[in-house]
Amino acid sequence: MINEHETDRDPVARTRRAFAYKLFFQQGVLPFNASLNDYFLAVSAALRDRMQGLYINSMAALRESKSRIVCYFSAEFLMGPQLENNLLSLGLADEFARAAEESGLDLQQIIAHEEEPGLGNGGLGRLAACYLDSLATLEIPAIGYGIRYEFGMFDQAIDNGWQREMSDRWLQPGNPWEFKKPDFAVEVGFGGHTESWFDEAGRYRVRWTPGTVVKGIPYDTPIPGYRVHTVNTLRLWSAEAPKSFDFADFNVGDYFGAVEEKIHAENITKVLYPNDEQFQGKALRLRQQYFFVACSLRDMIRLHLLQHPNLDNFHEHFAVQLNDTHPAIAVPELLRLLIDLHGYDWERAWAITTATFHYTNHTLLPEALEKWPVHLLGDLLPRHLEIILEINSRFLDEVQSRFPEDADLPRRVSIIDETNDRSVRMAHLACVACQRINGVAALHTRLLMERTLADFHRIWTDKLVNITNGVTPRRWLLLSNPGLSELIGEVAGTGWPTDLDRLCELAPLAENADFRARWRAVKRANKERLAHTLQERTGVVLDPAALFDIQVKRIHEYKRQHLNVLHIITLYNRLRRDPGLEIVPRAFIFGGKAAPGYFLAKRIIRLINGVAEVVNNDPIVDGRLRVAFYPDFNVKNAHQVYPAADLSEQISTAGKEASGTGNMKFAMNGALTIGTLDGANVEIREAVGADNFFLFGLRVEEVEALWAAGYRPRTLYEENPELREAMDLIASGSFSGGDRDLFRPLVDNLLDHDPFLVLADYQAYVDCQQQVETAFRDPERWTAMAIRTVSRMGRFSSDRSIAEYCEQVWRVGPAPVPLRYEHMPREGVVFPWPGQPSET
Ligand code: NBG
Repeated sequence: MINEHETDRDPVARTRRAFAYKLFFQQGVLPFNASLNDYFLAVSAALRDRMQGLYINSMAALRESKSRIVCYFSAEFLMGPQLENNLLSLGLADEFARAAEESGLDLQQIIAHEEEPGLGNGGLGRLAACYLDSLATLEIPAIGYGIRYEFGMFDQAIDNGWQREMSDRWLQPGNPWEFKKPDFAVEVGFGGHTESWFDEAGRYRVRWTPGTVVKGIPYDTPIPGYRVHTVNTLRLWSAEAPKSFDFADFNVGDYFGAVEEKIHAENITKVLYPNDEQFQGKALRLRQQYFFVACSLRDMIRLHLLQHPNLDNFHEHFAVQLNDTHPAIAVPELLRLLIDLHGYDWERAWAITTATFHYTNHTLLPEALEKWPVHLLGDLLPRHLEIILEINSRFLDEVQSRFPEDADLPRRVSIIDETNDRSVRMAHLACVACQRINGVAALHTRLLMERTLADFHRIWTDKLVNITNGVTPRRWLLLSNPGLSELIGEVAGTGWPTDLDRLCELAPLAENADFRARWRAVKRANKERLAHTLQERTGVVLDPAALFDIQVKRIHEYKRQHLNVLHIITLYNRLRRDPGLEIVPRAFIFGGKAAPGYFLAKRIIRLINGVAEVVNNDPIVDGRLRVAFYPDFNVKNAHQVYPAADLSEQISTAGKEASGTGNMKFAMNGALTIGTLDGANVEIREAVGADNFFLFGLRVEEVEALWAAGYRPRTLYEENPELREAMDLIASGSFSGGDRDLFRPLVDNLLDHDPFLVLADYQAYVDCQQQVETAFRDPERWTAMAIRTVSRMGRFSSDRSIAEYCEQVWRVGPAPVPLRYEHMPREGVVFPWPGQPSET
């Protein structure tokens, strides 16, 4: 037993006691009947308590903040597991590890038990999570606002080579990180009708009477910065019916009608839409979007009115970043609140609104752009439709008067697309109403300026800016690659995780043979770790000495996993032709989910697994090629993947990948990139140097020229024997147990359409892979290239991205949190603030 006096002096003993307390009082168990989940919840709760002092102080500072607060509006936050990250940020990893050990617990096992909140699809949601980490670390007062989906991204299993989706029950084991805040619930309306009248002052007024009302309950998750006092908040909204039964309906006997309404309300935050870059015009999705931004704006107004008598200076108090157009309905909502509820006239309300919002565009794919049918939006949000139409008519008047010579301009930039079924173009709405618009990589922003948003760029020449994405080195180096982090620390000193440019100090060590050997040992250990996991999960045995060639990301035609597969089949055919051929052994590792309704993406997964089955088992190959599909790629699994890569596949069709962030994670962890000039690859290549990057493929301009000239993929197939052989092997049913129809749609699509130019880039890709092979044969050279790569990746820290947003977009600076309140209330300590229940 640990005695009390001892615990006061000894932090490890105090932490041990906290574990025991949580286990006993919170979980209600003793070690003899505690499950792993009990231990996880107890340890997490103990850690949460340690964060609480900082959190309380941060919230108090936020409430009284004189500097601007950044509100990051995002339908997705792909946070990843929290326990280990929070230990790292708070500097408590060693203390907790020792306390666990002395208590006979395995902290790594407890950490591994955590189910991640998969509240996002991929890059966009993960970017939001990296940005929250950087905002807190840079001590910027910020709130992330989003949706608390009951079911996040589906879990993926692979059955007979096919993806099977399983519902994600992340909340089932209990979520130790969130605080429910029912006191700050708000009500949100839907449907109904509007009425207008003229008030005493003769002003035009509108009243919206919604048909139904839903209650939004906030759940707060603390986001601690790395080794600072700031703990920001991620506030996610959950929908509930305002009352559990409608007694009026109940009394007339419509029990089911009453319950149905409750279910209808709660459905809003039930499930995340699993589509990545594919707009699906579902009413429920629009309800989700409106629901969370309406809740969030109401919450911000509440906070604002704690400090100010009115909303005149709302935009000085808050900067809102719209993460893509998913939250763009916030624009008419803020106007509505200002005009209809707070009595502002249009001009004033418009000035406040346009000074508040900023918009990040994340894609150039036309099929991803949100366009809500006017009738759908009008049914669900009648007042908002009126406001959107008013914004549009004022905007089009301005356009006409400023650009009278361009008669077609109003049609092109109109918020309303008048073709066929009229629809609201959310990107246009965001462009018109936001102060700044940003693209997520230099090339992407240039393409926005020159194409997708060219008209807007002409109308407002300084609205569009570029802010290249970044990733947090805390999670993606310190946490996931401790071995490499230690090496880096030896060279670059202790401050590098918050000053990633210091990685440049590694550069001279590329010439140092001892250092290279140590670097290789780290990589080797990481590869062994991944090989072990993959064997466990897939049965595929990988040789850690092989070249680990990895492509992990959502499965999408534009990302061209099938180009990668064609290369594998090409190597396979070469070995079949000449079994004695000298090749570098390679392990091809794939991971990623396909949208459940994306037919071709699902066939691509089936193809990868079909090729794996054949190649892994063909004696001719003799282990020289191995293919593995890592099921259920998510943040947690990713921790092991990036550090283990030798080669990072970033092979999208030029002009299609807005930025990519996986490309940054791989390169930071010492993988070399094979890639096209697309998204942030362009900047990565500039940073690491052309000599350390395997470039191939058509450039954006060449892609366009090819389409203009008339692209005939079938001719390429006919004229390139190796390509033909690879395609024919797929068509022959060799990878589908003899079934010639299974991959027919994939093959026909490539031969007849090939919308993403897979065949056009095939030969260049295969040739470039040959250069990769040559380079890998010389381990000293390869390692030197890897070290140089890492040494130049500092720029891709999300701290740099956030610093740019602060300066160019939000105009905010750090506001360190003063520790004014008792850090850790102890028994007998009297709270130093007045004991009245208050507003926040
Ligand atoms: C994705 C892009 C990626 C980019 C992330 C984050 C969407 C709509 N876009 O290239 O495809 O890295 O956003 O910006 O998910």
